[in-house]
Amino acid sequence: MSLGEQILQGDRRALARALTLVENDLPQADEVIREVFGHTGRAIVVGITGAPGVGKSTLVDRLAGYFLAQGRQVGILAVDPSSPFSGGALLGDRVRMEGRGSGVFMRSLAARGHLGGLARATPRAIQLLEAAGKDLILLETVGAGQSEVDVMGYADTTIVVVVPGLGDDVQAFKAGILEIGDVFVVNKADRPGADQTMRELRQMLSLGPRLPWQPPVLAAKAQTGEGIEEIAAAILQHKESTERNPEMLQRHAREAERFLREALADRLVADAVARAKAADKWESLVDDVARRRKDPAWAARELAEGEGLQ
Ligand SMILES: Nc1nc2c(ncn2[C@@H]2O[C@H](COP(=O)(O)OP(=O)(O)OP(=O)(O)O)[C@@H](O)[C@H]2O)c(=O)[nH]1
Ligand SMILES: [Mg+2]
Repeated sequence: MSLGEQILQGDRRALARALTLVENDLPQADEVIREVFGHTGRAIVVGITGAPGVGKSTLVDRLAGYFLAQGRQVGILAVDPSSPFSGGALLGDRVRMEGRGSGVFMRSLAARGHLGGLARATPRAIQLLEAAGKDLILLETVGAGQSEVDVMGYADTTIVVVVPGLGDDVQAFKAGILEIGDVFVVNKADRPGADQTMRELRQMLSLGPRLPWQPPVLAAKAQTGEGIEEIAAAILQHKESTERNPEMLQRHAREAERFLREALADRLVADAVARAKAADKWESLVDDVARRRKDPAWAARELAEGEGLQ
């Protein structure tokens, strides 16, 4: 049986192996994705973002438990856009989560080497989880800038988590986090100042555009599980709302074009580089750019138009 078939049968080890292929962007990853793609796009994908330590993993753990109890198959991806060294905390989370049994599959994705690696690996990892039968996927990422704004583009619903006393989070809001939130959670509501933070958030949100969906601001105590049911309800309401309102662009509509563009870019770049190399043109063009004899756009146009390649 091929790896793709094994995943479709729910083989956890096959899923783990395929996730490694995707994470490392190996050529075999393309084959597996091709095999399973027809079985993807079915899960509710929920992004959970926020500053370090606000309680994202605790919340993910609780939400996973809640949705499992509802009979769902849950996949969890912890996406680490910046630091390859925070594996310790993620591993701890993983041990906690897998204790819940085979209804949950948890995986952390680390950025490998090149920029944009996670942006490539994340949608494919989601697809693999969907192919393995997960119908609810929780995507945790640390909120620090553009990379998780990109990653959250793969979620149906994005939850932004803050803690009482906005302070440091104002930075995150500047980076566009406020715009991507579909649901806001003030976690650690057992701490003083939760009410005020909720008021401040609602105030900030009221300045935003009037959309059919107004992001709710919910309080939670993830540690004890308080507020989890309301968050789960908001996730499902948001999904219904996007389905009801054609003007709210759904994930699949946004994604399809992005996937195609990215795949096309990969393909065209690889072809152009191969052609230039075959014509012994590549090194000299790189050298021209290095010596500032040609600017990159000019050199790229030459390549794209096939100048001097015959
Ligand atoms: N007081 C209080 N502490 C909480 C609550 N929820 C989580 N915590 C604690 O906050 C700490 C950080 O929780 P995590 O769930 O690891 O936070 P995180 O956002 O995933 O952290 P990173 O992944 O490192 O960014 C842990 O010690 C949790 O036990 C809560 O509702 N109240
Ligand atoms: Mg975490």
